[in-house]
Amino acid sequence: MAPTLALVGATGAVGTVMIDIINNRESVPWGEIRLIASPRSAGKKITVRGEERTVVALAPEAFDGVDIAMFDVPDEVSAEWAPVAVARGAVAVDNSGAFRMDDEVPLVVPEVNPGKVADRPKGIIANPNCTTLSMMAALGALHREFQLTELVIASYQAASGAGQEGIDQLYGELDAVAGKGLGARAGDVRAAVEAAGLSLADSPFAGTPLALNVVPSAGSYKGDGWFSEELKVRNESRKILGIPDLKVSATCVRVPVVTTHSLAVHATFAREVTVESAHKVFEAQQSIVLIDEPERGRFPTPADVVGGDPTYVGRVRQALDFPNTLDFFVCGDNLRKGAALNTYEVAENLATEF
Ligand code: 2RA
Repeated sequence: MAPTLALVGATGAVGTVMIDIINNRESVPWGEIRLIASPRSAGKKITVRGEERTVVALAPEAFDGVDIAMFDVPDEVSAEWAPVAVARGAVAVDNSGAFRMDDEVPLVVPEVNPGKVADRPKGIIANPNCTTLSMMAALGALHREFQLTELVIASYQAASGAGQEGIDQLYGELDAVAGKGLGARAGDVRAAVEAAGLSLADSPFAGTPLALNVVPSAGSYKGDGWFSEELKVRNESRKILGIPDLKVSATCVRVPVVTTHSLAVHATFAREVTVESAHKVFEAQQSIVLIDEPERGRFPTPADVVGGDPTYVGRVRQALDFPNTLDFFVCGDNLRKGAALNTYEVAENLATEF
């Protein structure tokens, strides 16, 4: 019988993208598709593959008969409810941070380590953070050929990484500063944002305006100078690539982009690597789009690729002063491959088990 799929967090920002992905798949392997959300959203009607479905409230019995449950909810909700889904017989594919670094939970990117789904003693499979995911298809492909040894990245993260609240804050700030000729005097952007009645203290961007600005703070502060997003890049890259001692250093920065994270990647390999051989690797991977004609102004940017499923790669260079090292730029839609799409691809691969 075709497996039953549940989507927990069906009405959230990532859940909405997930439904769009399900609706636009040529075919799906599911029998029933059950939409689950907080009691506040229960009763809402959502059309999935042409059929109107009613969102049901998160409760233990909501998982009865479910084979695969995808979770797109905050960490504490996943921590509590993914084990409930498993106890009721489902495999949980979780997009929160609750289980990513748990040794008994695989952290899976289908292009990189698909076999890890079978190794799930807790019945839970984790989806990486969107910052790591935005570069992982590209890094995994290069690692297979050239063996990655060191990774240094700077991220340029979109406002939607902080959810709908982040999107609303950025749009509000852009309205507050537009057409005023601001940005040439220290504090003028901040003053305009505050004068428009927007609270920077409550902003998800570290009390700092994001409009006409960049903010070197993403996630929560973890001590010794590091923010959580930077530590996630390090820990998750090591786990996904299966290189526990990979040398990693990350600087994560929020930029005034609505959706699509970008990263400048400086990657060193054990084997010799050239731009030409890297291009071949990228071109051979279906989920990567290479846009690398800098002399014609052709490289990926968030504004040009947002809404797309692939990882977009460009600006591939051999680092001038570092042997066996490539510099390149990647863009990935943080709500699609960075969250909903990767979770869905894992669930889709699992469906063959039923
Ligand atoms: C962010 N990576 O961009 C996070 C979202 N999971 O804030």
